[in-house]
Amino acid sequence: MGFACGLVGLPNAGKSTIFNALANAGARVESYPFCTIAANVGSAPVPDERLDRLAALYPQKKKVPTHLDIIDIAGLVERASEGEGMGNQFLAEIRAVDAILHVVRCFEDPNVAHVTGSIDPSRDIAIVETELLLKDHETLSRVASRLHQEVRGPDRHAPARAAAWDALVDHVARGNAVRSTPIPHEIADLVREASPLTAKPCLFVANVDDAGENAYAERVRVAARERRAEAVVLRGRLEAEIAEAASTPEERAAYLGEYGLSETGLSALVRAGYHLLGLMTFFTVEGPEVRAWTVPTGTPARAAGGKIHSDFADRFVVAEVMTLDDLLRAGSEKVLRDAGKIRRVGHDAPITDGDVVRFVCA
Ligand SMILES: Nc1nc2c(ncn2[C@@H]2O[C@H](COP(=O)(O)OP(=O)(O)O)[C@@H](O)[C@H]2O)c(=O)[nH]1
Ligand SMILES: [Mg+2]
Repeated sequence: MGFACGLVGLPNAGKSTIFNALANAGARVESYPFCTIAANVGSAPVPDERLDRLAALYPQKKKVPTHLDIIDIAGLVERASEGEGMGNQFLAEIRAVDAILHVVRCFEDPNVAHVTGSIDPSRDIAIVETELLLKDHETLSRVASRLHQEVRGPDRHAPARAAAWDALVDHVARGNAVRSTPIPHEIADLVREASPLTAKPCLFVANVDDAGENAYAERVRVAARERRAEAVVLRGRLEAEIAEAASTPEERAAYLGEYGLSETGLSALVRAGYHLLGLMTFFTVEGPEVRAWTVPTGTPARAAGGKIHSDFADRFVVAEVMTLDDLLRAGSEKVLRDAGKIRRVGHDAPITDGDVVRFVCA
């Protein structure tokens, strides 16, 4: 599994439309096709010219771009956290993703029912958030009782841990996402283990009608800003129709041109999502492949290795790190090595965007 983004939102917000548009657009016209893994799971390549330049140094190797896995998660409705609708089924799916794409309905259409009767982005966002927060409150409270018991035990760090945890539970109880507060180091591991839904980075997607930008989308932007998050505007149905109709890149460009667009909203979504969600790319040249990988910015070397293979994390010894620029300038890894320009870093050293990394394992 690559880096996984879950499309969440109320029914009829346009999640499946966006998913299908992405699937069709990729399958028809990209040189690296979007690949559909399961009915509601697909994988979208992230275009990156740095990978092209790196791969040019290794003409005999295969170039493999990094992917964002996109999952169409149905079933989130009001009171879903209490078992309404498909109930808690969707939760396992959200729990498994690395980031959330929150799709908000910003189009009017009398033929498409709205679950709550009217188009109201702020309210819709609040409904979805409330469900996620209720779930997180439940999850975190369960851990809290355990931590309170530990306070009576021998661990002298237990009181500080319980206090920090209580503050976090309180933060969530007041309707705030876990991601909006810094996590004290004494509970960082516990939070990672509990994996609260609202700790995941979130990008808002305003799904607008064929005409584009509108006042509803502006409301999504405002809501995003209030949460120090970002929003992208997407013409879901139009994109889906273009993806369906165009069978070549030229055709697609022509259709897009008619609407004054220079690229599909979907490539913008993948690109924006990638940056706005705080992701970065590192590269490996291993076996027959030159390959790009996606990790959150600041990921330490061992964890980055774990993204590729659990062995790389378990048997990590050291990572050899080159910057892409150094490597391109030198023309080969050997020249860099002879010049002593390959850094050897330990497990907790952060990998930087654009690094070329070789993992040395025991
Ligand atoms: N008018 C209009 N209809 C849309 C748009 N996006 C999606 N729809 C329609 O809304 C309905 C629900 O969309 P769907 O993607 O199934 O929503 P989901 O429940 O979030 O997966 C479908 O009939 C879509 O064709 C849009 O931008 N404009
Ligand atoms: Mg759907």
